[in-house]
Amino acid sequence: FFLSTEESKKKMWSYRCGDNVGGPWLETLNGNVGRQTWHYDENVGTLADRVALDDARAKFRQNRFEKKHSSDIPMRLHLAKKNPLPPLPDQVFARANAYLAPEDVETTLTRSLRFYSTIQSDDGHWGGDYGGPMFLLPGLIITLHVSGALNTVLPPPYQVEIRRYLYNHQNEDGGWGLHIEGHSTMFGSVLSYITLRILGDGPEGGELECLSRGRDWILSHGGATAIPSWGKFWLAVLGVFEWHGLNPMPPEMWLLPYMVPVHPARMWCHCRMVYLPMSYIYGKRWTAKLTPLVEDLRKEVFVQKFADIDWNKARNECAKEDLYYPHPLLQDILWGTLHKVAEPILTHWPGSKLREKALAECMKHIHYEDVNTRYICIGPVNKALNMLSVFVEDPNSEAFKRHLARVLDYMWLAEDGMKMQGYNGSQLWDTAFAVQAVISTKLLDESREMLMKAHDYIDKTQVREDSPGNMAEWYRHVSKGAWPFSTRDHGWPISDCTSEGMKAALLLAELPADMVGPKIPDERLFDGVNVMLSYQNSGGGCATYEIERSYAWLEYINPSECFSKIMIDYSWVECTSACIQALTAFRKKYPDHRPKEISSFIDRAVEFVKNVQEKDGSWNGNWAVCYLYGTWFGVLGLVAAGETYSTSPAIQNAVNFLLSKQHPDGGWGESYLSCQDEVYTNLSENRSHVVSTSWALLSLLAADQEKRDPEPLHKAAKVLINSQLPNGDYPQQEIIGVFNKNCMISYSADRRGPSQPIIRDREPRRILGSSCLLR
Ligand code: LAN
Repeated sequence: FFLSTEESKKKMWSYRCGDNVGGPWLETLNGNVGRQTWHYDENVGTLADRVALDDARAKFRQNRFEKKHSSDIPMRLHLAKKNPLPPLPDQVFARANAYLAPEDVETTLTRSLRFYSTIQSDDGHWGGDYGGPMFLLPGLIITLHVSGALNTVLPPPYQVEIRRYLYNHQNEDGGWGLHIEGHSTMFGSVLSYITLRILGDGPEGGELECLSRGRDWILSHGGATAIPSWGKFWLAVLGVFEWHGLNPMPPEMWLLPYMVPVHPARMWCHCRMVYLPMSYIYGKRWTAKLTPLVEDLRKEVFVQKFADIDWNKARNECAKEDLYYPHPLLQDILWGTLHKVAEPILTHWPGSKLREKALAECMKHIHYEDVNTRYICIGPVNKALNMLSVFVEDPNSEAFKRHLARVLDYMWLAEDGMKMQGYNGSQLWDTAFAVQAVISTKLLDESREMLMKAHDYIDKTQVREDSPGNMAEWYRHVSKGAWPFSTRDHGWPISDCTSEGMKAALLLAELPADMVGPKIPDERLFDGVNVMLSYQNSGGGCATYEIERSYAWLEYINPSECFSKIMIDYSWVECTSACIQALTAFRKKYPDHRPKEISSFIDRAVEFVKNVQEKDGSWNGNWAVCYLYGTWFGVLGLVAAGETYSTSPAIQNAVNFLLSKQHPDGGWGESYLSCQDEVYTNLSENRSHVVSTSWALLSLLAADQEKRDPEPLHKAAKVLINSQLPNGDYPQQEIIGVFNKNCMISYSADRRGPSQPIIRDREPRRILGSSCLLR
């Protein structure tokens, strides 16, 4: 489904970093370091670039049609072609029985590094496509549409690319998934359909009558009354749903005393930051003006007449395709009571006085979040919701303008079109891992310039301050010394981002100053340690942004039908292991800094890691797919803390698990279904995946597998070497990131090769290929 328009053929896109677009309304702490924006510009792009972009698009469509996966990033089309690449090591590439010589590995790594250096931005970070979820863009488009800002913020060329994206990700059955690889859902289908209608496509329109096929999917699966609650919310904003068809989201929750376990401030920050503006808009029952488009939509997406819809019944309806986390009965009783008893009181005098107070309290926190993130907001969902809330409060407000100036931070263009990303990028995260990978190649002459720039990014992206005011009053965790996931302007602290930032900073500090520039001062590293130490929960583990503030039973009132584990900030193996790794590395260099606290932290964290290991020896990861990712962190955490294969049953079990999942070709390939089903699942046809293979290989190397049997390592290394593309890159394969068990997210930078040297400095061995397998 390719939407081609004359307009998109004539002109070209440019990608800019650190750009000041947004004018006087753009706030920044560090001159926009890390900011990524895409601009449409007639004067940019050579014919060759245009042809390359078209080729990439053609390939994308072809792959999608054939159910293969690819997503080359056109960004690199605009970057200088610097060092020529050494030729492919064809002795490994072509001959099945070749020996894997150290030179082959070195050639592959050199080729990787040269490619990688061409896609680094000037400010030192690596950009990448952080798309995947399909429910983000619609919220943004609805908000911009109802506020009248759509054409100003996303002018027609952007809209062409957005439509292209939506058509490209329509499933063959006519619907759209929760994420780009998922089966069709009501959430994805209704929101994508409505977004395309807002962008001007007619109900029968779009190429190949895509929209009518989309509508058929919606109607044949029960119609839009069965959309999950977050979808109901957006439809109500637009006027395509009645507010009394929604379960209550009482803003009064914010007036409860903090000691009540269900106080929003005790929930996971993403959950509370989404429900904060939602409950503001719900409390106001704000709906856009009724337009002819809205009247049409009311006719298009329901199986019954709009006037005949039983809104009370609709409150609890949800299509079976969407139902990942069914509401427990308790929840239905709770919402039913609030709906029938509390809401009528709170919406009429004198109860409405309390509502006004609650709404004012919510708005205070919305503004605080906006200012504190330079209007980027913690994530894409509350970005759109906060923007709508400040518009509802005052359409002419400065806050709303400052929000508009930050919309482009979330948009990413690739050959599948333009999407809203899951964050304002994954800049710090990718750069911290890139630094560790590049340094591990030991090819420092190749990487001088890259490391110098990356160091600068890591330095400039560390958060230097706590949130303003009394942090407890604003329910904020310490952030001075933390590293964020994306940019300093975003600024929310995260336990494992702080750890990976710290690990990269410590490695860089080992290199000569003339190579990587001035070191980050000790004091700032101490601040980072302070942040990490602050994250330990009572069970020894670490959560994401804050410590655990309430109880797991809150999940009983998780109202989102599509996500699980969203109510509180749980401890995770990834976050805990990352802290162990960073603190052990720190302790080696600064043995006298808070030694007791650091040791006790590590001991307790190791206990936690062991406690959450699965019976089969794996760990279930929560932020990427899934058992291989979790096991990588499990093993590396224990090894960093000094455990070894011979002394640790946990590591032995993990190794057995990994070896049992290796494919005959030497690779590993784990499907995203592992995450939602919580059972290890191979990719179909047992295909291998470069990222899965790298994680497994890194874990086995850390567990000293080569001392016992190096063959699995050689086989895995060959899979990686052989997957390198002629330009030095690696293929983009199946989606590899996840959140809340059920929604996938793309880490496009992850594919770029393994992040440790593979079996270097060793005698050549006879390895790989069919002869091994036959043996
Ligand atoms: C992220 C991105 C980064 C990720 C890691 C640092 C990799 C992880 O180790 C800890 C959790 C964290 C910070 C994380 C949490 C959930 C996020 C913020 C995301 C996956 C990016 C998008 C997602 C967010 C919740 C998306 C919006 C959807 C909602 C359900 C609110």
